[in-house]
Amino acid sequence: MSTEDLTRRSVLKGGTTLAALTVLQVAGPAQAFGFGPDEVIPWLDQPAPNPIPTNVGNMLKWEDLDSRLTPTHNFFFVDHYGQPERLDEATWEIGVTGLVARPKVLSIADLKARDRHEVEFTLECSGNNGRPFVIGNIGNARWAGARLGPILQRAGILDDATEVIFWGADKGPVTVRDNSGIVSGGQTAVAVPDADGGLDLTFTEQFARSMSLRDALSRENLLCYEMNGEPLPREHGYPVRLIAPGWYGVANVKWLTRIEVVQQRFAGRFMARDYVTMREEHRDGQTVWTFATVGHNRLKSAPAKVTRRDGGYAIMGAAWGAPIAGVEIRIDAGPWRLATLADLRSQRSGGHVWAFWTFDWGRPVTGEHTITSRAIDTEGHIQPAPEDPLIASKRTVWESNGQITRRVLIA
Ligand SMILES: Nc1nc2c(c(=O)[nH]1)N[C@H]1C(S)=C(S)[C@@H](COP(=O)(O)O)O[C@H]1N2
Ligand SMILES: [Mo]
Repeated sequence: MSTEDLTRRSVLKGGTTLAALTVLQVAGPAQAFGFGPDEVIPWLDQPAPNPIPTNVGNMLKWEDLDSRLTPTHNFFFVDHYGQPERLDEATWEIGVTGLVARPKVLSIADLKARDRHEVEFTLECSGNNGRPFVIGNIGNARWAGARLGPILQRAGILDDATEVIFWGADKGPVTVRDNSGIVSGGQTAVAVPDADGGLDLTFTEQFARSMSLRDALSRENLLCYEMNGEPLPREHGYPVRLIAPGWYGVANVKWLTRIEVVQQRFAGRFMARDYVTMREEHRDGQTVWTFATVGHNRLKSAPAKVTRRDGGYAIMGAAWGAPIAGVEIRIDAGPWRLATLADLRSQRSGGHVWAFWTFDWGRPVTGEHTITSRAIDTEGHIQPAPEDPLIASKRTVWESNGQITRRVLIA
């Protein structure tokens, strides 16, 4: 597809919102991505120290970004209950249970005997950019494994099935209040201090996430046992994890041990209590709270680094979460200006792979500057500004896809 075709298509789809993108800039091979020997100017605003390094780690240092695939040893991890103790590919079992005609137990050898499929997918934790120490919970890898859909189909999905739960082997203690410990005051639930301890319920919950049967059957979902051509490392879910391209990190269940087909919504911790986006909206003079479980990736971009070569400066960054049509940059309070996309892979992959972009900054005046980026997808949607109601009404850290501003000092 030529650049012009693509631009016309984008503009048609996006209507007037894409007016600014009349000339889609895409770098040719000669401008292939990479800054080689250039000097990187570190951002003035560095993330806060990580207070929970055993749960979250290896976060991307944006200034280091220099390859589309994130090296496996630099790929962030999020482990809510730590890693399971016994991880052995030879004895691992994945149960396919619930509303299926032929329940099954699969070994890793069974998975590897099936056709191997590969997908490149940029995985982002939905908590990324939700707190000052979390700005690098993102990475891009080639994931390989067996397709989930045919495995489910062959088990014989029964008619009343609507939902599929993916269980990890990791677990931990969770305390919830018994209903009698909560009084409901209009839209706001208030927990009553629990003086005698009688009303809390503590139990051991296994990590689990679910999706609708229809979403689970998506062609792209993999029971994944390889990352970047190597066996999955422990911290990324060895020996097998779900890879659900287009979904936030939390849906990509690691150390997968059971796939359960059910006929009801699943309301486990990571569907209904954690990873729930809450918004305080104002409608017709009323305050209305909304609650939504974290799901698909959202349109987003970030400036990665400023570099200098021979006194000239450039800005580079990434955009993801949807098929990217363009990225615009704002320096200080200036106008939005178009950056150059390094390639169109993100469009070809349905938006599952991040797009890198560059912007020639020339010779800026010395002093401190701010740099903001905003991504535009092929449907004409623009990454929201911080004051957009979608972002401004949000009261939880999840799905923080608002425009990101970084600060840099030009000496
Ligand atoms: N079993 C299990 N799967 C899990 C998690 C977990 O704690 N346990 N964390 C989830 C979250 S919140 C994220 S962001 C991704 C991170 O994947 P990674 O650690 O391979 O980067 O894994 C998801 N899958
Ligand atoms: Mo996450």
